[in-house]
Amino acid sequence: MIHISTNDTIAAIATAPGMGGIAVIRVSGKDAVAIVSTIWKGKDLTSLTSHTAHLGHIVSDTGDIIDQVVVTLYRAPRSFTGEDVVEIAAHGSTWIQNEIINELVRHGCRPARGGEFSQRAFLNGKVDLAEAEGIADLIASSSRAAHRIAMSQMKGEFSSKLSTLRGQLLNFVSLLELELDFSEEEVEFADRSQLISLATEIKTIVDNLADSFSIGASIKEGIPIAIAGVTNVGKSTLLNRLLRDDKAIVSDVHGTTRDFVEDTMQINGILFRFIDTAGLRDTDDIVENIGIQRAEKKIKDASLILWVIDPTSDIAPQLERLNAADSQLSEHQQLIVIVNKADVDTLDHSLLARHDVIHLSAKTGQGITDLESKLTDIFRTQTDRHDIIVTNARHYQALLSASEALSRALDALNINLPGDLVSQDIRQAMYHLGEITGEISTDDLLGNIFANFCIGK
Ligand SMILES: Nc1nc2c(ncn2[C@@H]2O[C@H](COP(=O)(O)OP(=O)(O)OP(=O)(O)O)[C@@H](O)[C@H]2O)c(=O)[nH]1
Ligand SMILES: [Mg+2]
Repeated sequence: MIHISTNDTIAAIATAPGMGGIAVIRVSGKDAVAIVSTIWKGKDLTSLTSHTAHLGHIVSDTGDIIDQVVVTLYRAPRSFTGEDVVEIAAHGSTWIQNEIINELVRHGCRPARGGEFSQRAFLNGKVDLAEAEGIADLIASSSRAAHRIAMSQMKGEFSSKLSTLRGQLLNFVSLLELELDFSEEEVEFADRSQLISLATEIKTIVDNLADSFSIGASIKEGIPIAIAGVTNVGKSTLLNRLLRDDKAIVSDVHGTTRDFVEDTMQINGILFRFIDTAGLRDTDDIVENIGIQRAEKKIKDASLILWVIDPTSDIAPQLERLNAADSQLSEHQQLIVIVNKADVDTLDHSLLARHDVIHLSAKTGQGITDLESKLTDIFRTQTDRHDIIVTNARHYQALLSASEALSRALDALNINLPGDLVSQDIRQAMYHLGEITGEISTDDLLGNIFANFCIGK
């Protein structure tokens, strides 16, 4: 178990590792000001007020100047961690950064562990767990969509929704538990049908939050888009065009792509993960068949499939494969038919009337922007459907557990089980919602969560 101690004063480099224009070293804890003062030459830090910045020098014990720096002072509790915090903005040489850390440690600081500043902020009630995790996601966000979700979580929108739900559940159990006190008299304070509709309503909200996870996770990692079709239709050419890179080998040999090839690309603020797959055909080649199995798995896991057709080659077997794939789509998947090679196309397009079709030339780039706008339109409406999107697997698990507990409570209400049994399940649901924000937490859980944060955060 990781022991959480907040007695020490901790220090870490808060900026990215390596050389930079400037580097920021963060110090937090009750002795932060005193310790920095021992290596500081400038105004007397102990007499300065919170939220002020000061130019001065960091000096070694022998009096040598290590660097000219700006020190910013935050007094408890008005700081990120809720403790006294001093931030030293130094020149970004790795030698200077390390020297300052060494001096701080020599004078009583302990090097901070990953996420320890955020952990202190949590323990001091400055942020709840979901908000702290939002900060980590914000730092890691690599697209506008991921940024928007992380920002909303960091600002506590998710937390306040959860606290409303917990409040409603608490009213609910209070009513049930009041009944227990009067059990002799057989009174029913809580009208069963009203309780059932309230529990159903809350469960719907919890389920919607849980449902948003699949879109949330793909926004973080890139929405998976499989590029599929028979051999030699131009799938790899399309991948390269979308990625603006020569990522996959292109040739007029059928069966060029064996293993899948993938990479992410941001289009209009949304991160997509395009996956080029092996062309589908019947073959005796063992390796190619393994590739085809992998292709089928990628198609199954994709949010959307770009099914590429080559209008210049035999269309009947292509349509056969397309219809087979189309009939195997899950309700969460979409398929767009890409009629490629528009530069040399002579196909009778009425053959594809049933499908959502885009004509383009992967080779010349003609029609690519239509495809890109179509993709962003589809996924923008998906993200807009949810006002809050869950991106964290831990939150998702807790929501599922809360939903299960609510199902049990509803079952119990429906068959008129005694109130104390219902209230147990409702309390269980509250417990799981509380896990998300950290109202319910253990040292182990906290240690696990914060250990994944970067050092200095
Ligand atoms: N004229 C024309 N040729 C294209 C176009 N797109 C691809 N090609 C050509 O079609 C051939 C096959 O392209 P690939 O991208 O390797 O096709 P693939 O679907 O990945 O093929 P496999 O990996 O074998 O399944 C190459 O000779 C490409 O140059 C296009 O838009 N127009
Ligand atoms: Mg290929």
